[in-house]
Amino acid sequence: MESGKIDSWQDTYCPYCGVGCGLRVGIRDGKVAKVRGNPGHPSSLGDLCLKPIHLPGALDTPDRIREPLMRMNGAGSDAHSAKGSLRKVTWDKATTYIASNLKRIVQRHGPDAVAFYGSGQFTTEDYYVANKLLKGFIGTNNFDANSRLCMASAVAGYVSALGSDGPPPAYEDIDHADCFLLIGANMADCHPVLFNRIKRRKKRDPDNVKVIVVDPRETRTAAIADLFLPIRPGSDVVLLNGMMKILVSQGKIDRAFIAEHTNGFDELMEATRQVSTAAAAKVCGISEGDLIQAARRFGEARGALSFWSMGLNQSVNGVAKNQAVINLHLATGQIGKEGSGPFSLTGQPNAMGGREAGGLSHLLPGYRTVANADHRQQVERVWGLPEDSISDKPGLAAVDMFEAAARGEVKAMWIMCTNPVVSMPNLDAVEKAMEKLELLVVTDAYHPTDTTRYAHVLLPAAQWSERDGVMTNSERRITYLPRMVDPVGQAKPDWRIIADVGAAMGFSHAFPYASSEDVFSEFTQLTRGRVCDYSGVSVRRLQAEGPLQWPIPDDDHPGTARLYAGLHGRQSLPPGDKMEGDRKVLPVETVSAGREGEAKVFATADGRATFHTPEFVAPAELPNRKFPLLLTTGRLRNQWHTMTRTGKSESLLKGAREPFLEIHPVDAVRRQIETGDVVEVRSRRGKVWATARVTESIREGACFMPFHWGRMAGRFSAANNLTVSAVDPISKEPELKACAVEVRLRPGYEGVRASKLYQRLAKAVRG
Ligand SMILES: Nc1nc2c(c(=O)[nH]1)N[C@H]1C(S)=C(S)[C@@H](COP(=O)(O)OP(=O)(O)OC[C@H]3O[C@@H](n4cnc5c(=O)[nH]c(N)nc54)[C@H](O)[C@@H]3O)O[C@H]1N2
Ligand SMILES: Nc1nc2c(c(=O)[nH]1)N[C@H]1C(S)=C(S)[C@@H](COP(=O)(O)OP(=O)(O)OC[C@H]3O[C@@H](n4cnc5c(=O)[nH]c(N)nc54)[C@H](O)[C@@H]3O)O[C@H]1N2
Ligand code: SF4
Ligand SMILES: [Mo]
Repeated sequence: MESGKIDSWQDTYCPYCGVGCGLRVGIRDGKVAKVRGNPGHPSSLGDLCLKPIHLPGALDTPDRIREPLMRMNGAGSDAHSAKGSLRKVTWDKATTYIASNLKRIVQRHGPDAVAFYGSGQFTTEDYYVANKLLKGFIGTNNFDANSRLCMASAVAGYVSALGSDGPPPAYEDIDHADCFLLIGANMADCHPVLFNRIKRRKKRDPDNVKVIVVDPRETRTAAIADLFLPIRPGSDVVLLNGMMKILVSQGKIDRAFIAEHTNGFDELMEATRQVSTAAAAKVCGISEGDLIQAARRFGEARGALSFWSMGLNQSVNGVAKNQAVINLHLATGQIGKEGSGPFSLTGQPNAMGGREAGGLSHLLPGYRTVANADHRQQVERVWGLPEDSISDKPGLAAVDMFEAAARGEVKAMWIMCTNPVVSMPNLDAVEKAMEKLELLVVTDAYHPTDTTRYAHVLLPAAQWSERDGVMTNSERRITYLPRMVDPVGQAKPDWRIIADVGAAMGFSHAFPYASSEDVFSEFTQLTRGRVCDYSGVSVRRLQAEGPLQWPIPDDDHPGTARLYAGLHGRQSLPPGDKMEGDRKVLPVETVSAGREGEAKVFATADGRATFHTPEFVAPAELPNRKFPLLLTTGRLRNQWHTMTRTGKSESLLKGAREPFLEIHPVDAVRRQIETGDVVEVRSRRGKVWATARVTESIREGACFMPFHWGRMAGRFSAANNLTVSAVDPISKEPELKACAVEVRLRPGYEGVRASKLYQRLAKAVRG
């Protein structure tokens, strides 16, 4: 792979995390041969992490799906059967089959018997076309995505507090902040390029830049912390409300900002009056002194920048956790100005674009909602639909969608670009759904995966590098991804597959697109006048000018670094070139989001943001005698989710080849467990076998497992055998970060070292 001359280099975007780094890709003999950082991309300035470097070996592999496949009853039969074997069919056959069966199911059971489950790894065009088919033409809002497991609590947090979704800060704020609150985010492993930027900032001014890390595990992120708070899982709201109380009592709040730009502060004060900081610290399992330190550092900052991710979002208390962070920023006026702001980190490369395109079951394109009659009408007009075509009832959210399928209410499901039989909570319930469905269509790049194994119709997706499209990263920056090589076999882009099925269902007039560019320009119309306005962007412009940050309301608008900059009555950053080390950062201009209406600085009716009074709700499942430990789950630096690509690289697998469990020495000794032992982890829902890693980096009473392995790696390899499907009542995001478990040596394997066992297994496999 490494040898030989590169024929050409092309600029694109990383298909992994939401940092959204620019990549420079070397093509040789029509294949992706080399990946480097792209110094011209303003979000990453040439930096990148290990994962994309190993893409070349993972793209054109023997397990790629090369043509449409259908599970058929036997020779001559025209219907599918769950038990039949997968056979090659033509695109035409697969498309007509799906279309006629969807139509039949809609006629017999109504449109809500159909559901679609998509992905934050979709391009914006994929999202838009899927949404249009389901919500506009099939007539159901049952279009949800894996972002429900990821960003839904952040969306609800922003909308409820600021009036609209959309992270206010930009990455360049890292270079100006002097206090970082990293809470429920392991940035060193999961957003490494941004973490590097924070590290550089800290190194440049070590005495004045303070980093606070809040996580029940002492992750690699905590290594740069001035203050590390290993709180009890789930207790964030108590911590943040405690910090708020201290900020107020120390007079570290911005009274003028609160008076001018917010509502609800008095109610919040009323509620925090009852908070005792000593009691709060106790609930969180930290010292009161540390709690006071955290508040003081935040309150004294010139620029306070908070980053958070799944440690806050994936919780039954997820929306309140988001609101509690935003409260700190509203109370101190730390929003809309250089080096400050509440910055929710997006997980997937285009979870942001998904939100813009309305890719959750309660949303419509352009940050609109299905519940809002004006919004429905605006979308109906662009889609050429009569009034009242779009249902006002929010569709099923991910967990509900699979539960409805298990009950037989959802009869047909189309799963695209996600692997729920690994990534959803409580996999037994998900498998039940898979087995019950009358029609299951799966579109993926690879087969088998834990999910494709259940497909009745399996469609080959052209993946990253083989198709073009647009994605938005965490800082609202939009990048065009070119098609650099031919798709393998007969694989097609996801949006094209959906549009073809739409046409075959009789809606060809609504899906006339010749290219993804056509889709994109239809979509951007629907952003006009919205907070996420990028009606001034076209594919051509992105190709010519490179990545741009929204809002970009007209053709010559340069883009916007920071939202809500008008609150402080000044432009925060002078337009023009900026330097980051010896690299030139492209010029950006800060434009106030309030420029459309004087008073309406925030996108609320009266232009004011809202202080909510976040109430602490404990995890749905608390430890008890039978299940005395709290399990939390998450990610490893060198693996991406269900490992369909990163799992193919020898070097990325190094150091973590099999499922493992991190457990505190005190909990381990009690159970006579040592590092390397094979243990069994049980919850009320299932069990897992894993290798023990005894470590003080996790809190006593808690334990941790990565969720990358699914049941294909062994029925008892998946962390989600254990997790609970409890959800936040507002965001419907499941609590993937906490469930009660018990751990013991695996019966029959006492004294067996996992490493030996796995060596033996590996040998047996090799023969
Ligand atoms: N290497 C790698 N990077 C990735 C991904 C990947 O698969 N691999 N996936 C991407 C995606 S889609 C996402 S969503 C992001 C996720 O990025 P992160 O959210 O940073 O990653 P996680 O490991 O899921 O969880 C983060 C941390 O939350 C902590 N935590 C657990 N419970 C609590 C709690 O109650 N309170 C607090 N404060 N912390 C808690 C965990 O110990 C963990 O260290 O990563 C993205 N980047
Ligand atoms: N226990 C636990 N569970 C979790 C989490 C956790 O922290 N703990 N985190 C949750 C979060 S935040 C997330 S985002 C999810 C992620 O979970 P998933 O979305 O299920 O994980 P991926 O492996 O990214 O799945 C993407 C699938 O799409 C395929 N694919 C790749 N490119 C393309 C393409 O261009 N088109 C199509 N059609 N397919 C393609 C890949 O082969 C793969 O099968 O996991 C969630 N589950
Ligand atoms: S930090 Fe994220 S976007 Fe950047 S190279 Fe790594 S995985 Fe890709
Ligand atoms: Mo995610």
